[in-house]
Amino acid sequence: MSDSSDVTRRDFVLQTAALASMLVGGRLPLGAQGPVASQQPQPGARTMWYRRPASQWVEALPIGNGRLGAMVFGGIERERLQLNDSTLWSGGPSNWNNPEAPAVLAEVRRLIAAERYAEADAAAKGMQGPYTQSYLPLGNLYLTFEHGDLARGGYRRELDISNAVASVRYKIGATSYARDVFASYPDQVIVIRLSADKPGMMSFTASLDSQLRHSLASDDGVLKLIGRAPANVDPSNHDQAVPVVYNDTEGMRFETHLAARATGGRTWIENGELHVQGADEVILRLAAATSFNGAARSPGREGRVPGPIAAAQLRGATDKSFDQLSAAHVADHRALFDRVSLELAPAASSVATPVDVPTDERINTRGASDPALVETFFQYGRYLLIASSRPGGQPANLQGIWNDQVRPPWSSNFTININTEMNYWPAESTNLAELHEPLLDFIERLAANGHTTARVNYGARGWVAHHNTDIWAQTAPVGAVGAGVPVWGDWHGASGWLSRHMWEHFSYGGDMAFLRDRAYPVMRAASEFYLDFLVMDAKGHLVTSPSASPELRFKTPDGTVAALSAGATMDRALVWDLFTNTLDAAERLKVDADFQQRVRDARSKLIPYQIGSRGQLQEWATDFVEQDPKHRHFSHLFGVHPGHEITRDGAPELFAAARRSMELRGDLATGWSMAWKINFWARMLDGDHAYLLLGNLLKPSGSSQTISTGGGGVYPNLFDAHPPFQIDGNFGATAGVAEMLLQSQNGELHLLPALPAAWPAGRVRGLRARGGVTVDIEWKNGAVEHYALSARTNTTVRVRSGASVTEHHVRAGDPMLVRVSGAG
Ligand code: FUC
Repeated sequence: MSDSSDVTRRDFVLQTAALASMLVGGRLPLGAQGPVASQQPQPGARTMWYRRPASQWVEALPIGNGRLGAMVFGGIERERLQLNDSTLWSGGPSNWNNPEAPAVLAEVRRLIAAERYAEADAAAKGMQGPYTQSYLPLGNLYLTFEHGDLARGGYRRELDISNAVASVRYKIGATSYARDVFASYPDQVIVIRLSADKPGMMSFTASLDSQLRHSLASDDGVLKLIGRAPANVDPSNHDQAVPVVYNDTEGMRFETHLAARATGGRTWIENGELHVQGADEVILRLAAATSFNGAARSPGREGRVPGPIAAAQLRGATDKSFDQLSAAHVADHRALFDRVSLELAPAASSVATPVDVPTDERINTRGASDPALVETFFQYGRYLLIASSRPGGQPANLQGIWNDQVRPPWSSNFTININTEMNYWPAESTNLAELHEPLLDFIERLAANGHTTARVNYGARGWVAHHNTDIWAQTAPVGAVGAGVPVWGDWHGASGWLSRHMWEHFSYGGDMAFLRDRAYPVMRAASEFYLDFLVMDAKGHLVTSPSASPELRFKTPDGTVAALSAGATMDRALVWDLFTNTLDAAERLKVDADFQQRVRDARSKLIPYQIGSRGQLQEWATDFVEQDPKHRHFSHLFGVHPGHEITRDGAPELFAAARRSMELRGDLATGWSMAWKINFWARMLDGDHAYLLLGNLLKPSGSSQTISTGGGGVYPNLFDAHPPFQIDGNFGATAGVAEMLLQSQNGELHLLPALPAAWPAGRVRGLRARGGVTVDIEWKNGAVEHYALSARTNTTVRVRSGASVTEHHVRAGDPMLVRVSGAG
């Protein structure tokens, strides 16, 4: 082992049990002799709470088990749980490919080569397929209590994100009421406990409804909603005469089942409602299932039968007590959630937030200057991923799994020109790698469909996918075959960007079988598409054509505004990233020597980055002017983040140009864009700027002043505001905070690479780095005091901390604690 001169190390091997004992209630102990001994745990950082029921959807609190989700409103007289099932989508598999596209492609390329960009845009519409289908709401559960709504104080509604339980407490007359709600992954049901501190006080009516076609039924004490989804739902931005179409044979079928078990009192079902009269306590269980039977099968004609599935889930849960259900749920959630803890000591200048300030007031008055709110926001992203993405299920969509509209914004689909990818940025780094699996499975489904699209639409090998997709894994450019807009619809980079997720899963986890059997085939085929698709420009460089920089148009000197040209920087960055990772994979697997040579040759001929007249990294091959200089996308900086091609030491001029580009873009944007900017500035190693962006995001939505900001921020329930709600900003922000504290993209572990002055002391435990290492860091006065490394296999890592670089051999299962010299 080698130590650099300004760091002395005192390594000692902690037994696993000893390391585990450092955990007290999920937090590292703040011992008297500890480096941040004066720091108190931030009060209430793991509970979001409110003094009033939710009056709108973005105030309600989300729960979910990856598939089944609910927004809990916490009304006093009337509780509403708005319900979702992640598999409930409109439509079914269809043929979205366009056999006319290859001829159009040739024409589009000809127009681009002749610099007739606007005409190329118009022609490219001829390559499009249909729009994607929409993610749909399951319905609502309403509980109408007989006690009226005159709560005389004591009302509190909260979401405990460490236990994944939403609760409501209030007092009416002399009786205190309590409601606890969770969505269980082990038992696949939503569980609600309703109790009062006096016997016989629980009287209410429960009802189910849905915006989709449905009927109600009951059977043996179970209230059932039996529904059918439309065969087609057009996106909200594509208004057709009949945008929602039902069909007798096509369309997903679904059922929601509800049962009550009361202690005392009387329970019965009548006229489609479940009644409870005079009970002491009631446990409600809600199950749901759809006919979704895989992306390739019609949910109407070849679907699973949802009724028996929901019934079996409900039966399984009915055999268990509330305590059993609750214990299994909490243990399951904590096994994921507790892997990472973050504690930030406030800067001396900031005033500690009193414990009794509700979350919405904290957002309104404190924002990022409240370290407890930052901790909550960081952990909330992890909470939301646990609640919306579980192995075997669907990936988190634009709204995770929470949607109350039949025609939701952007169809609440998977937008894969950044948004879906952003959802998964925190998966590996914040120690939730198995929650990445729904996306990885989905990428394989896309790759299968994308082979056909590559062949039919482009006459190319490999696989391709465009900017939008849905549960049916649609891979063609969208746009109702000619009505779409090329600035987003004709972007073809998703196979490149998504392949990076397969690679990252391997980079963090080191599973060679995964690399060989799953990641490499996807990456290889994505590379194959680009080997076929790239064309030589007049200067002898390989470029993509057509090529769009999502979702920004350029202006030519003659005033033409257009989207498509050849060799947009993002495509170059994506293809370089894809080729580089594919080569790395092939070398490790020792396969495909000839193919490797072809990829290497092509990579060496890719159009180089260029620095434009404003010192910026050029967004297009020509130094065009942006139609909107403050645009939310900054895809041309992909090589900084999430890529790793442009680094301070590896490419200082490009690094400076990228910084300049972002200065020109500005610090305000829609929510997800600001989340991306946190990550970008962390990669620029500028913690204060990253913190500024975190502050811009952690503001009430609508408080931003200019139009180009789009009013991004957060809602009272801390959901990210695009606006409207879009969950990517939550996940992106969580990833961004992790990126400020630990980076590992350059073959070394960089501790506190972008620590802002606002966080002078703190500790983070359980972050993951590429190379299979888990990292704890404790710091004070802005400098690392000590860190701990652990790994599942023996490994050697370089650790950069401040100006020093140290090499460590980490032995499997032997956590290593390193104290930096000068530390107390
Ligand atoms: C991309 C973004 C939009 C929005 C949509 C879902 O098209 O440019 O801002 O996030 O996805």
